[in-house]
Parts: sequence; structure tokens; C-alpha cells
Amino acid sequence: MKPQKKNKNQDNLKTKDLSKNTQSPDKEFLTTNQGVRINDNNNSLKSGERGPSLLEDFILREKITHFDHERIPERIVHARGSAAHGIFQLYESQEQFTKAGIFTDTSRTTPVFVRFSTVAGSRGSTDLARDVRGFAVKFYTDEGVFDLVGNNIPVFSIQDAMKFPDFIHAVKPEQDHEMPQAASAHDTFWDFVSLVPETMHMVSWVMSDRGIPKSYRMMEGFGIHTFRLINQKGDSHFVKFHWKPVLGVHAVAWDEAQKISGKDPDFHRRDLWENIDQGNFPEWELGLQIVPEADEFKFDFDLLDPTKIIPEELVPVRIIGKMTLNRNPDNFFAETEQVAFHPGHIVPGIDFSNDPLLQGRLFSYTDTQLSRLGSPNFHEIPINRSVAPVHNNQRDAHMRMTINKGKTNYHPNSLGGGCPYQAMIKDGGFSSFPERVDAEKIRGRSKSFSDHFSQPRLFMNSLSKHEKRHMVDAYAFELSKVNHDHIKERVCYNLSMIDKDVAKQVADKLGITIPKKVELPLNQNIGADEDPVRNEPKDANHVTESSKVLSMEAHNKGDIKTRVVGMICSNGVREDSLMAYKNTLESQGATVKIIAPKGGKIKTDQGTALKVDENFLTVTSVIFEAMVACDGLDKEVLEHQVAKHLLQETYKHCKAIAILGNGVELLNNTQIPTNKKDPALLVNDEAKAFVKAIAAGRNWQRELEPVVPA
Ligand code: HDE
Repeated sequence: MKPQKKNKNQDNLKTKDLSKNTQSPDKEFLTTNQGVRINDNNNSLKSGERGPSLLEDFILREKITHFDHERIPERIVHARGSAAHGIFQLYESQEQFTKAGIFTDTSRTTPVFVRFSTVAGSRGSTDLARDVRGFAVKFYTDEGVFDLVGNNIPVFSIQDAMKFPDFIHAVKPEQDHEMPQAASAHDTFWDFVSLVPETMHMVSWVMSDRGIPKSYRMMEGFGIHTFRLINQKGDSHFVKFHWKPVLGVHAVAWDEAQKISGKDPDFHRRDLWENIDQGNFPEWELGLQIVPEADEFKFDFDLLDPTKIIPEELVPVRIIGKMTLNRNPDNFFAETEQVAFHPGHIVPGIDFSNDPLLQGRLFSYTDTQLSRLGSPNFHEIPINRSVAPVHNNQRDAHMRMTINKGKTNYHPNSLGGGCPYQAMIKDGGFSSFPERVDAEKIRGRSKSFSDHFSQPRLFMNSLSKHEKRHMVDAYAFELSKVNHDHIKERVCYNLSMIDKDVAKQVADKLGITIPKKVELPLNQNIGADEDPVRNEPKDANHVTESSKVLSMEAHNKGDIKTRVVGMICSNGVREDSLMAYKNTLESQGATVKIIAPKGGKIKTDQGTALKVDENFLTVTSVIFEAMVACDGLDKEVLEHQVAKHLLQETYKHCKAIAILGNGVELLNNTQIPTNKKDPALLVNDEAKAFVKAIAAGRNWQRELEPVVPA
């Protein structure tokens, strides 16, 4: 029997595997699908030049038939996504916890394919919707495919798979008029949320700035559920998976998100693609929170409850390796659209917990591929294909690619020499953790899942002032779009169980009063026979506990790597100050774009020609992280509405601005207040100081001042 292949140089293994199916038309003739060379690809076969087309035109028929069937159903959730190839490398063996090769063999480079997504919107919707982001990683390991199908928020909205179709129906566009697209700000979503208080934790994260990331490259990822790790001896430890972005965690402002949705709805997709293209490979460190079996009941929440985090203060995250995304897909449909993730794709050394949400997912993901990809052979699609050999007695079905040789397709057999053999555990055969289960069959929920308010309170307590303000504003924004007051009241009532001040602020903005008690419609509680007043909290007092890492502030790395800075220029711009700024910014890893009234090139005061990246017709401040008004600007730019708007909008979104030389005249033509101390508004300062100002993060203080129109 063959031992499992150990691959020391795997970074190209999946690429090599994919190359069996990639093709390019370089120096090739155009052909039909049957390989017949085509002589005229412009005209159909007709009887006479003006005559009717002929049915015998096999070339036209084939071309149109294929086109007619190009579309497949989009994903029921996470339809909008973007993906990239990469590698995972382990820092240190975790063999005390797991026997999984990717987590024990530091000499390996494991290929990965990662797809990021929004949840609610359709395939063509905006990247900048306020939403959770999917963070799905496919590891092509020596022992088979391991999928870590997570999100950018560490908790989920519901506790039991039974509620998933209801939750998704509620958040998707409403069934009568199919509105709104890619938005949770509507009645059905908040109706559901208000009736299911377990949603409040995840919803509070989504209402915070985590719901509008700056970039896929700047988000955390979480496996959410508790899984198990199993070591060589068969011992089990509970585990939660974390991805920590090397660039830190960053978001945009809500007004910015809405504008980006119009100006560049592909903002996240473009950002991921361009950065990988330019060699700015995004990286994440993988972390584990490990809980020994013996500590399963040590916490005041249930490890199996997916609406709960394990605070890092209680169980620190062990960083164990790094993932780098270093190659864009060759073909969006073949790879990004056809990739099929499944939390049930695990390898020896990893196992499931009894989280009832995870258990339901284990059914759903294969099932959905059957209607989306159309066949149980979806594992043969190149992007889904394991790099570990696949042999079994499954046969046939639509679009079977493998040509299985020999006579036997059953087990046990003697005619085929007993092949393929079952693998003993020592040969890498998977065996489930022998957890003892001894219980009555019931349809119900553990009482240990019933505290819905302590953790959202922990989350809110951990936010910085501006983060909390943004969350309050987001709650108020979304609920303002709700037509029914009783829904708004119920949400505010639930909020008041978490944080009375937050609830009051939201209610004030909505112009409603928080009810003392809410009546639930008949039989809307967990089970029809359960106590209907289930949303009475155990403890509605404020606790002061907080957890540092829940605030995005804790994840600012203090650098400006890969941030995009705009420089407003014109003909005659002063080259020395422009270049001093540009070079300093670029030396710190930022990307600089030259903005000028017209496309083409501008000439500096020294006669150098500079390529214009954005002209006044295409430019928008929202794609930049910071803005510079250069010295030597001509009169047209100093008085131009677009130039003024660029500065005002950058200011409004609290981003850093640098003014050089006569750029001051442009500043003075705007409504930006210049009489206040503002650490992110630098006039004739050094480029180094500007770098520092960008790295420090936005000056959210500006939000408390009268709004600058933009
Ligand atoms: Fe999913 N989810 N999910 N989900 N999910 C899908 O599978 C489902 C859940 C997540 O980029 C679907 O192939 C159920 C939690 C991501 O291709 C579907 C339940 C988490 C992606 C499905 C959940 C996720 C999906 C749709 C509750 C975070 C996109 C298309 C029991 C840990 C993967 C597909 C990609 C996709 C079902 C809950 C993450 C229908 C039934 C919790 C990142 O099978």
C-alpha cells in the first residue's frame, strides 16, 4: 500500500494541477467545440445574402446554444465574491493538539484558494454594502481538502440551523417587490431581528464599522464555530480559528461606503486584484484559541453557541502560521464562481463540535452545489479537485470526468484485489472522535444558550467613542428605513437590555419611545411550548467589562502600506515638493495617484512630463485614503469645483490632508475650517509628518463639528 505522499514543495502543486485544464488561444485557429477550424465568424449561413438562415448552420447553432446556457444559479447566500490563490506556511508544529499535517509539518507549503464575499447581495451587487463578509479558505493538503469557511465577524446571528432559511429570507430583498438589493435596512430584516434576540450580538457587529471594511485585505477572519483538534494519541481539544490581517483592520465611513457603491461598486474586488497584480500580496496570520476538553464547562457561555466569542482575555490566540495570497485567478467563472466550499471538508486531526449551527451546515453545502453546479461530480471541477489522490467506488452522474478503469466498483471485492483499500488509522484513515453521546431525542435548545445580551454588551463596552457613535448611527440609519414603528420599538427594547444609553440614543434619533415591555405575537418564541417571555434578560445592568481586541483601534498597525494617496496637480506644479512627498509616501509602501483637470500628461515647473492617473471627470475622493493639494497649482484648479469638492469630501470623511505652497489658496476657497487644531490637516509640513498623520488613522473628531458640505 502506498504511504500518503508528502510534498515539500507544494506552492506549485495546485497551480500544476490546474494547468492540466488551462488554455490560451495564442497563435491558434478559431474552431468549433469539435475542433473544426472556422472560416467566417461574422455571418450565419443563409439562402442568399438576404435570405432566411439555414438550420444546418452547425457553427451558428453551437455558438448560440452554448451562449444560451452560460449562466448557472448564483449562490443562495454569498453570491457576490472575489477570490485569489495563495499559500499557507506553519511557524511551529502543533502536534500536541492535532495530527493534521498542515498544522504539524513546518516544511510544507500548502496551496490555498480564498474567496471573500458579501452575504445578502446578488452577484452584481455593490461590494460596499453594510454586511458580514465571507472569508472562505480552501487548503489543498496532502491528506485531502480542508475548508475553513468563515466570516469577518466572530459570531453568527442565529444558534440553530433551523432558523437559517428564515433569517436569510428576512434579509434578502422583500418577496413582493424584490427590494432593497444588498441591504439589511428594511422591514423584514428588522422584524426578524426584533423577534429573535439572539441576533443582537452579530447585528451589533454589523452595525459597527466592521460591517463596512476598507478592504478584504484589512479584515479579520473567524471560523466562528468551536471545532475539535485531535492529536496522534486521539486526545481532543476544542478550538476556534482566527485570521489576523498583517495590514491591520480598517473600515470606511458610512457616507463613503454609500458613495463608493455608486462610484466604484467593484471597489473591494478591484483592490484585491490590483494589489496582488502589483505584488502587494495580502497576508494573514492564523491563530488558534485552544480549550482543553476538561474546560468545556468553565465559561459562563456555551462553547457550542455560535453567537458567542471566547474573549481573548480568557483564552489567548496562539499564532501558528501565515497565509499569503499571491496569484489572481485566470478565469473568474472557472475558479471564483465554481469553487465549492464546505465546512464538512475536514482532514484527520480536525473534527466537528456539536454546535447545532455547524451540524446543519454539514448538510447544506453539498446539497446546494447539486443545484448550483448541477452534479455530484463538482469535486472534479479543477478548482475543487484535491491534490491528494482520490479513489473510491462512486461512479457516473452528470459530467463525469474520471475514467475509472477495471471491473470492480464495489467494496469489498476480490476481483479488483480489494482496491481501493480502506486505510487504517496509522495510514491516515479518518476516524471520527469517539465522543460519548447519551441523551433523549428532543427538539429544543439548551438553557446555556439563553443569555443573548451579555456579549453584545461586552462588544459595545469595548468600542472606542467614535466606533460606538458609528454603531448608534448605523442602527438609527437602518431603522429609519423601516416603515413599522412597532419593529423599531422592539429593536430598541432589545437594545435597552444590552446598553440603556445606546438604546436611548437610537430611539431619540428615530423619534420613538422605548416600550417598558414588548408583547410577542403568538407562538413566535423558541418552541410553542416554551415560556413566551424569553427575552427578559438575566441582568440588564451595565457591566464595565471590555475586551481590547474587539475594538478595531487595537488592530491599527501604524503604517500606510498599500494606502492610496491622491495628489491634486496642474500644469506648472512644483516638481521638487511634489516629488519629495511622492517619494516619501511610496517609500512607506503607499500608492500615489496624480490628479489633474484633464487626462494624458501634465508638465511640472521644471518641464518634466507626468502621467495623470485620474482626471476631474473620473476622480472621486472616496477611493483615496488621503489627499495632497500640491504647490504651483494654476488658477483653473485653485478655483475648480472638483478640486474644492475633493478636499472637502476628504475632510468630511476625516481623512488626512496635506496642503503645499499655493495649495493654501485652494484650501481657503473651500469651507474647511482652518482656525482649529487638526492633527490630520497639515499645511506646509514635512512629508514624514503626513505619513504619520495617515498612519494614526482618521481624525474622527471632525464628525463632532458642523458638517462640511460634500
Ligand atoms: Fe454558509 N452557506 N450557511 N455560513 N457560508 C453558503 O454554500 C449555510 C454560515 C459561509 O465563498 C452556501 O456554496 C447554512 C456560517 C461562507 O463560496 C450554503 C448555515 C458561516 C459562504 C450555506 C450557514 C457561513 C457560505 C451558499 C446555517 C460562517 C460562501 C453557497 C446552518 C462560519 C462560500 C454555498 C463561498 C455559503 C449554508 C451559516 C459562511 C447555502 C445552512 C455560520 C463564507 O450552503
